[in-house]
Formats: sequence, C-alpha cells, structure tokens
Amino acid sequence: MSARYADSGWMYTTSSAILEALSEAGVEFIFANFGSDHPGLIEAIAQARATGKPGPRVVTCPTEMVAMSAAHGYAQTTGRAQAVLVHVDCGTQALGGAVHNAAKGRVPVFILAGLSPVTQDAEARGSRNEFIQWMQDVPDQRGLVRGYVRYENEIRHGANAKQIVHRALQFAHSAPRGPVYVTAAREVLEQEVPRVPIDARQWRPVAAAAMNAESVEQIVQALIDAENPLVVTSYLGRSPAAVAELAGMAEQLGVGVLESVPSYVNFPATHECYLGVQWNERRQNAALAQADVVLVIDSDVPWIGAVSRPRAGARIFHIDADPLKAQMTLWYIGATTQCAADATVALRQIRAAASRLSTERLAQRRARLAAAHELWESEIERHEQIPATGLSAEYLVARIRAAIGDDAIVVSEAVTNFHVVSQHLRRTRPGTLFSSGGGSLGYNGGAALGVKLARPDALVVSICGDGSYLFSQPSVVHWMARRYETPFLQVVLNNGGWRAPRQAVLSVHPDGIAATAPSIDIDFPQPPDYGGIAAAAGGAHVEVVKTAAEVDTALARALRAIRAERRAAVIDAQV
Ligand SMILES: Cc1ncc(C[n+]2csc(CCOP(=O)(O)OP(=O)(O)O)c2C)c(N)n1
Ligand SMILES: [Mg+2]
Repeated sequence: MSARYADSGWMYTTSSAILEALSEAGVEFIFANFGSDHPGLIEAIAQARATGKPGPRVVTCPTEMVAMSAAHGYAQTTGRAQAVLVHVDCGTQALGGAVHNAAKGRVPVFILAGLSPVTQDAEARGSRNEFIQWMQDVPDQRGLVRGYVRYENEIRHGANAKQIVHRALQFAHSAPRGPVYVTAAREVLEQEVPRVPIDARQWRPVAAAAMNAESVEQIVQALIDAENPLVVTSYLGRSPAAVAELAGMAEQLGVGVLESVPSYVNFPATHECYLGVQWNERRQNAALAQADVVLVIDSDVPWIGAVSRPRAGARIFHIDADPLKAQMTLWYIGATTQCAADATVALRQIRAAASRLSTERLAQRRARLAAAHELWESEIERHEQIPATGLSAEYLVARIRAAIGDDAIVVSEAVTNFHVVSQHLRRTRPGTLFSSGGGSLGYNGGAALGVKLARPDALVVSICGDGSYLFSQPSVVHWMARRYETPFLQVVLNNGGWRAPRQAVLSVHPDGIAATAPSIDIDFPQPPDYGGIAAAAGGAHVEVVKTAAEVDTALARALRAIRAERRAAVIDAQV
C-alpha cells in the first residue's frame, strides 16, 4: 500500500476543497481534535500553510465538548458558524451535550467528522491500515446527531465537496439556525479532484421572513386595545437590531418586556419598560398575572404554566422563526395567532403599522411601566446589599458588574443562580451576556474561549456553578486559554455541589424522606481545588473568596492578572 500510494507531493484533494470552501464562507477557525481519519485534511492544511494560502486557523482542542462549546461561544458573539473537526464516531460521541446545546440554542456550527476507510486492501489512498479502523466502522454514524442537526450528509465524492460544505453552512445560517454535520470517508478525503469555482453569493442564508398583513393587523390592534400589553422573550437579542426595534416598540406603544430564561441580552435592564427576568421561581410572575395581551417573540419557555401564567382570558400571540417548535414533541402556549417570522422584521412591521396611541393612554401606560420597573429595580438593589456574614451570589454579581463594566462579555452557566446572574448583571448592551440556550452542562469554559477568540479586545467572564465548572473540563479549557492567549475571568459559584437536584426533589417531594435525609448524594465534600486545576493546567491566577469584604480586592487582582499578565483568573467564590 505505501508503495502504491506513496505521497505524490503537492495535491488538490477533497480535503483541500473542504478547506477552500470553509475559507470562502468566511470560517476563521477550525476547532480540531484530530485522528486517523484526517491525514487528508492534515496534509491539505500543511500544504496550504507551506504555500501561504489563506485559510481557517486550527485551534487544537484536547476534548470535543470544549471544541464545540468554543464554536458555540464564537457564533453567539459573531453570528457566524465555525468548523469543529472530530474523529469518526468516537469524536462525534465525545461532542456530547454540546451538540444538544447548539441545537437547542439555534447556534450555527459546522461539524466535520471522518468515517473509517471504506476499503481494506489498498484499493485507494487512505485504505485501512490500522486495527482501530474496523472498530470505528459503525452502521449509522450520522444517526448519532441526527436528532440535533439542521442538516447532515456524507461527502461521497470530492467533485462536489465544496457545494456540500456551502449547502451545510447555508442551513446552519438560515432560520431557525443550528449545527450541521458532514462526514467523509478517509479515501474520499484523499481523492484528487479538479477545483470548483464558487460564487459565495449563491450560498447566502435564506432571506429573513416577514409576517403576513393580516397577522400584523391583528397583533397591532390587540396591542393598542390592551390594558396591559406584555412582550415575553428569551433569545430575540441574538440580533442586536431586534433589541433596538423592541425598545422602539415598547416606547411607541407602552408595552412591558419580560425576559424568560434569557440566553441573550434582549432588552436593556435599565429601560423603564423592562420588567425583569423569570426563571424557575415557584411563584406567579406579577407582570404575567396582569397582562391581558401577551406577545411571545423568540422564546422556548415563555412561562411554566404549572406555577406562573398569563391572566385568565389573556390573548396570546406568538412570533418565532420556528413557531411550531418542530424539534419539541410537547409544546403549546395557547396562542391564537402564530407567525413564522424573523423578530427584527416582525417588530419593524408592527412599528410601521401601529398608529400612535393617544398621548394620554401612552403616558398612562408608560407611567405604570416605569413604576413597575422601579419596583423591580429596588427589589434587585435590596438583594444586593452587603450580607451580614459570608457571601451572597447577589452581592457578588453586583460587584462583578461594577468591576467589569458594560462592555465585558459574560457567559453564564450558573444553574440555580441563573436568574441572579441575569438580573443582577443588569446588562444594557446586546451581545454582552450569553447562556447556552440548552440544558447540557459544561458549555461555559469552551464558550468563554470562543468569545475571546471572536473578540480578543474584550474582557470575557464566565460565571458558573461549581458543578458546571467540573462539567466544562477546566483542565482542557485552561490549557487552551494559555496556549491560545485567550485569558478570561472565571467565577465559580461554589455552593458545595449540585443545588439543582435538591430543588427538583423538594419541588416534587416536599415532605418526602429525601427532603430531610442527611445526604442525597449531591454534595461535594472534600471539594477539588477549583482554581488549582486551572493553575496547574494553564498557569491561571487564583483567588478564593469566602466573605463579601474580600470580593473587590479579589476582583481587582484577578483583572490585573488578565490584563497585565495575560493570564486567566479563577475566583472560587464560596456563596
Ligand atoms: C451534562 C449534564 N449532566 C447532568 C445534568 C443535570 N444537572 C442539572 S443541574 C446539575 C447540578 C449543577 O451544579 P452546579 O453547576 O454546581 O449548580 P447548582 O445546582 O449548585 O446551582 C446537574 C447535575 C445536566 N443538566 N447536564
Ligand atoms: Mg453548585
């Protein structure tokens, strides 16, 4: 085999074509975890480098979950998919919950995986020559991710590899957006092919959809006639333009805005139409209880009906790129009009069609909203008071807000402190706070790296639970932070383990035996040295904070380490 298929020097192969297509599409990074399926790609990258051909930069990711999470954070920051390169079925499985997160978060990512060679007697370059290639030949590799991706396909021939890459990226970037998965056998990646010219304009995302005129009319009329109109949103803020339109509409019509488990900054927290964040609180939300017209825009869970819902008889309208929630088996919110439309376009339509309210009604609405906003703000402030002993998450987050400023970009995986981070950071600018949008823990560290690669000038902060820190594979994350000079601030909300399962069991069995059992196996006695893990892996600066009095100096030292020494910093905050 080696004699027949000895390296013939410079080649243009399927692998070269894939790299070229990624480059044409503006992909800047390949988050890579290489294996025996990738000689064609590694050779093509080496040849491109040797000839000075521009192409995506390779970022070595020692685990796939971190690679995928980095691409996730990068895409949340820029809106653009990056490539994640993984090894056959094994690397695909190791992407794990990060695929779920990108799918649920509707975040574009281009995943490329090799397939085991499809020949075994040296029939072609790349044919099997390692025992593992029999083990890694599985019947349905694409099936591993089929329930999560917007598009999946196998490149079976190099001749149209570029078109398949562009098509996959077109799916990734077209509403409702999400990850895509492409495979190719080792021999196909080695195949020498003619170069195909591509006109990138032909592969742009599908144009954003508008509502039909009748729906616009219905929604506008309902908003005008309402007593207490309310918008509920979770991820509208992935488009900064939509945030501006929402603020414009809120002001024009006097509509309140409530965020439900937000994964983006959807509305400035200082705006007087802002009514706060709801999460898993086990009580009725006041804004929802008062609303008689609710416009849900870009939300998967606008409320949890068993504990909190719009008032009886409220009229509900729904705008989303995918209002059917095609990937959710159980989903309904009682909306009488559902529109498949882009949030920015839809809000512009509403604003254009809405005649102004009478000055008097608008003033009344605005005054009521301003009072509700003020009440929310004073409640938030009350919780931020310095605690008498120890450290509260609310106080800590308030001090983080003061230390990092409005432009820092925060990724949050704070679990039972999710709402604390969302509310007390009081973000005002779109694109300065992200959470995964999914439910598979471990996103935060990789995401912070991705954000920092996208915005090297920005201060990047990850706020996560102690459990979520361990899920994120911190040794890999912090090795990468040093290797790629992407220092960020990591704040670990150390509450002694997993509080979420305790809250879950108490919500279902409030009087059960588990409620008062000495252990329900969710605590971390003898906790790891959280900061020490990052120090050992990537030379991170470490702070341990146990009281409110220590917070400001720890933050100042941590930020100095990041800015002056270009080191990541971990604050182990015992809340
Ligand atoms: C990959 C994954 N495994 C398990 C879970 C279930 N789970 C949800 S919350 C949680 C604990 C999170 O702990 P931590 O980050 O410390 O947050 P806390 O609950 O203490 O606020 C677990 C294990 C999950 N969501 N994702
Ligand atoms: Mg915890």
